Amino acid sequence: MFFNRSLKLLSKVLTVFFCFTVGGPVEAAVLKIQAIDQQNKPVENAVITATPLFSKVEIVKQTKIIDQINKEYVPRVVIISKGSSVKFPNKDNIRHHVYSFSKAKQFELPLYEGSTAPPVEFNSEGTVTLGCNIHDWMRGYVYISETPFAALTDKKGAAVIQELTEETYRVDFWHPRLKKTLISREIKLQQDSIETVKIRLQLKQLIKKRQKMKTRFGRYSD
Ligand SMILES: [Cu+2]
Repeated sequence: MFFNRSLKLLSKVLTVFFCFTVGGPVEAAVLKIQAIDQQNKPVENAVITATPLFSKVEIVKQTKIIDQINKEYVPRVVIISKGSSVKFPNKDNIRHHVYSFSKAKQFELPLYEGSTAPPVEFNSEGTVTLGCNIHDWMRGYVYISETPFAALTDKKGAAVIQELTEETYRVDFWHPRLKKTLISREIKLQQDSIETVKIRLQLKQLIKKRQKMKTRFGRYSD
């Protein structure tokens, strides 16, 4: 009886030891992502995040900028860590009215010009869709990440995340036109290695119409 219990205890201790040894820090690895769509075309502006499964990450708050240039949000997608802020300067010589009705953050910056709008703080993880009350086609996105290991894909659909020192990560993939809300994969990284992950994202068709400026206010439809 006692022997059996001791054996069980020993096996638990060994399991914990094994997990800590194997799941512990490794030398920094690099994760390279190649994102393509259903037609094998590279996908730009996909958000890739890597969250270590067995350790906590340190989040550094930042302030990032999303300009309004020629009646578009520039850049279109911005990744920030939780608790960070975004400034929305307006570089056009007309007024914009920035708003979001997304679950992660609801706010509006009523009609303004220049850099008069105060920075907006984002304290919940998730995605925020930005609209403009005057220009219906204007869309921007803020991705609030729980991990600092995050990157946006470029025109070639490529993104690189460096300094990954843990062995096991959950990698999340998101894009404004993704058919699912989020795609997640678990990956294991070898010490000092460069891992390449190719991901195919099923995207909704791009429908984007620029229209003449609306004179009617009060429209908040997405
Ligand atoms: Cu506008």
